[in-house]
This record gives sequence, structure tokens and C-alpha cells, in this order.
Amino acid sequence: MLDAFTKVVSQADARGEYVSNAQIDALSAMVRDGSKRMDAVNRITSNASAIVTNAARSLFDTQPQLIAPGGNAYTSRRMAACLRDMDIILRYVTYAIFTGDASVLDDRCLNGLRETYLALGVPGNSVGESVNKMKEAAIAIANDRNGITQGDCSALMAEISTYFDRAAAAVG
Ligand code: PEB
Repeated sequence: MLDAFTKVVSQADARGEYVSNAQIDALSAMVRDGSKRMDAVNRITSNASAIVTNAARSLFDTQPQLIAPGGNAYTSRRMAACLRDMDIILRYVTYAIFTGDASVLDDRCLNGLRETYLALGVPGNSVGESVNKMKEAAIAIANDRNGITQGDCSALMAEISTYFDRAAAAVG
């Protein structure tokens, strides 16, 4: 598991080079905007259960076969597993946002997940769709302009999107 700083160090070390000016500039920008990142993580984390539940409702609205008899979220046991999976993925996305690096998400959550779903007979595309829906809700909450110091959060929101996109692409 790496963060944005250790990632740069491990890449520099692999080449036997000092950390470059461009990398210092990029990390310096990250530090400067650190409170935006912490606020975004805090907002998503505090609203995690609403993000998961609303995304699941919306998924089952558009894919009702999942909750029909024989569906992959039919029976409370499978429904619980589904909501739990969405919560796990969202949690690892918040770790990636926090550290500014996708490696924790890749290594501890997404690695082998497609194969797991294949083996379980759970449709990866539907899991991917649930991730897209969590992304919309999470960005709306993280980027909410009410009750917060105004600033440009576009780069951070774009970065947050990439973690959700990565998760969706890993299973979809
Ligand atoms: C991944 N999910 C399931 C299992 C595992 C994971 C390992 C099998 C073991 C179990 O049932 O608990 N676990 C999960 C994960 C990590 C992990 C992400 C990462 C660290 O350790 N069903 C649907 C939707 C989808 C869904 C499409 C969006 O209809 C998920 C939610 N996952 C789902 C279901 C099961 C499951 C298991 C239904 C149970 C499958 C079954 O037993 O039939």
C-alpha cells in the first residue's frame, strides 16, 4: 500500500534518481489543497450508508431482475452480501482519496474481484453499475457548495472520479 508520496519515492528509487521538480510541484499542490481532500473524505465517509443504500435502490430500479426470485440479490442473505460489497468498495475508494493513490484500492479490494464474481455467478456489470451510481452520489456530496469555504475543487473531483472508474472497470 502506497500513498502519493511513497509512490513517488518508490518510482524515483527504482530509477536511482532524486525526486524530480515536477513531482515536488505536484505533491506541493496536493499538500496545499489538503483540507479539500480531507473534507471530501469526511463527507463521503459520513454519508456512506446513504450513498450505498440509494445506489442499491437505484440499481434495483433499473435492474429489477436482480431482486426477482433467482436473482443475484434475491433473499436477504444475497441482498446483505450485495450491500456489504458496495460498502467495501466505497470504503476502499475513500482510502484511495485519502492517500491520493489507488494502490490500496487495487491491492486490497480490486485484485481478483472480477474472478471472484465470475466464480460466484454475480454479474460484474451490475456491480460496475452500482459503483457508477455510488460515484454520482459521492461526487454530489463531496462537491456540495453549501456550508463550506468556496474554492476550485475540479481537480480533486476529477481525481475522485478516477478511483470509482477504476473500481467499475475492474469488475464491469
Ligand atoms: C467480494 N462478494 C461475495 C463474496 C466475496 C465478495 C468474497 C463471497 C463470500 C460471501 O458471500 O461473503 N469480499 C467482497 C469484496 C471484498 C471481499 C468486494 C473486497 C475486499 O473481501 N449481488 C447483486 C449485485 C451485487 C451482488 C449485482 C452490487 O445482485 C453481490 C451487489 N456478492 C454479491 C452477492 C454475493 C456476493 C458475495 C449477491 C453472494 C453470492 C452468493 O452466495 O450467491
